[in-house]
Formats: sequence, structure tokens, C-alpha cells
Amino acid sequence: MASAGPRRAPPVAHNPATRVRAIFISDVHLGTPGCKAEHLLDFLRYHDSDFLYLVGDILDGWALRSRFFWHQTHNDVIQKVLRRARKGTHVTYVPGNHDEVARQFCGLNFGDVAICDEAVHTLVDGRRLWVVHGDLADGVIRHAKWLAHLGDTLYDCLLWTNRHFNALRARLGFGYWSLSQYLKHKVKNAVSFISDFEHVLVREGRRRGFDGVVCGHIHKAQIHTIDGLLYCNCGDWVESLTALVETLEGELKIVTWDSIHAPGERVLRWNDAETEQEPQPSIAVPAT
Ligand SMILES: [Mn+2]
Repeated sequence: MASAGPRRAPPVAHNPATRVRAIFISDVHLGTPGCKAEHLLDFLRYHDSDFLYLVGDILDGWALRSRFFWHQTHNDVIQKVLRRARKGTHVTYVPGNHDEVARQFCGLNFGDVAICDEAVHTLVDGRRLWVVHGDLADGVIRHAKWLAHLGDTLYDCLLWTNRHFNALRARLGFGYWSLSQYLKHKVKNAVSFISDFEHVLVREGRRRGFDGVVCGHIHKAQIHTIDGLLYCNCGDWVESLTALVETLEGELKIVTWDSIHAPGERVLRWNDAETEQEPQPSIAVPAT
């Protein structure tokens, strides 16, 4: 006779992690209350890889500057990434606009994590992908309408200018000119702006001789082909909880956090434990 009582889903502790060739993650925004660090930890628990790319806005320096928010799970993400790097995963960190402080360390290695302005990932089939956060497109999109009538030189010029433009804004105490903020003000036209973003990066990727682009920045996971070039966006770990992976067979796909678990499977969530404990301690802001 079957045992009485509610049927329980099997525990998940012994589930082996899925091995993939590469994992691409962007826009985690550690240091903001909106960061879903526990979900990212869960994703990482179930996915192991030879290559791990952190495609920008992993840490939110802009948010930390104005309001300090830190949580144990944010430490756990950093620890987990560093541990993977120590154990042989090739970890590459491409800073974005929110963690641009890290850009000054481009070309250096920290705890086996290579930091670089942009990276190249070669797929199993030999195609080369340009890995970049994507904020370099912001300045171009601002001027997209009239730029369409002008040549490549000016295009390049604008890509270059945007980075310096925002560095100057930072020095003058202004925030980064944010594409996402801009989109929120232009909701009705958001679709066309997203397509502009994709277009700018694909165009620049082609100009540099790549077969495709991997980026983040606009918090919208996507894999598609634009004018014969592959466009992949990792999404984010604030709202959509998505990562881009290349399987061992070389197939690119987007994994959403909620697809990891079988229906009815008991999921250990980091925030489950939180609700039973006293309020989470946060690290005090050091006096400066
Ligand atoms: Mn960004």
C-alpha cells in the first residue's frame, strides 16, 4: 500500500549539473535590491561550463555609489565565480557601463578571471563571436535617424565618442546616459530602438570581421540572425533571469531560470531560508 500523507517531490541535492561548453551572463546588477542573486546561484548550481563570460553590468557601481546595498547572496555569486575560475573554467569579465570602474583593469587577471574590454568566443563550428556589453551602441542610437544617411567613418567616430562622453558626464557628476531609461520614456517606440541597438552591434561586428555578436545591456534575451550575422543577447538577472549557453554540441540557446526545474520539483531557494531567519544583515557602509 502506498504510504499516506502528501506526495513529496524528490530532493534536488543529487541532481548532476548540466555540462555546457560556454555560459554567457550579463546585467546581474549586484549591489542593487533588484538583483536576483539567489536565482543566478541556482542557475550556476545546475550548469557547469568550460567557458564563463560575464558580459557587463555584473556589479552596479552606479547604484553602490548613491545607495549601498549588499547581501550575502551577492558575495556568494562572486565566490562561486572565483571558485570556478580556480578550478579551471575560463572566466572572462567584460565590464559594462554600470561596472565601468573595472574597465581600468582591462588586460589584467584577478584571481584567474581575465578582465577585458571585449572578448572573442569561438564556437564549436569555428564561428567567431564578438563578446561586448553593448553600451557602445548608445551614442549611435541617439543619433540613429540622421546617422542612417552618413558614412562609416562618422559611425566609428560616434562609437568612440560615446565612451568618452559618458566618462565626462561621470566626472561632472551626471549619471550614465542610460539607454534603458531612454527607452522607458519612449515606450511607444521601444521596439524600433531595440532593433536599432541590435543593428548597430551587428553592423560593428561585421565591420570587425566576426560571425556574430554576444551582448547584454538592454535586458532582453535574444538569439536571431540579422543580415546574416548572429545576434545573441544574454538578457539579465533582474527581471527576465536568463543566460545564454553554448551546449557541448555547439548549439546556442537561452536558458531561463524557471526552465531549470521540472514541474513539481522541490526547489531550494536562497530566499526561502531568509524568510525563516531574522532580517538579513547587510554590510555597513564604510565611513569615507
Ligand atoms: Mn548596461
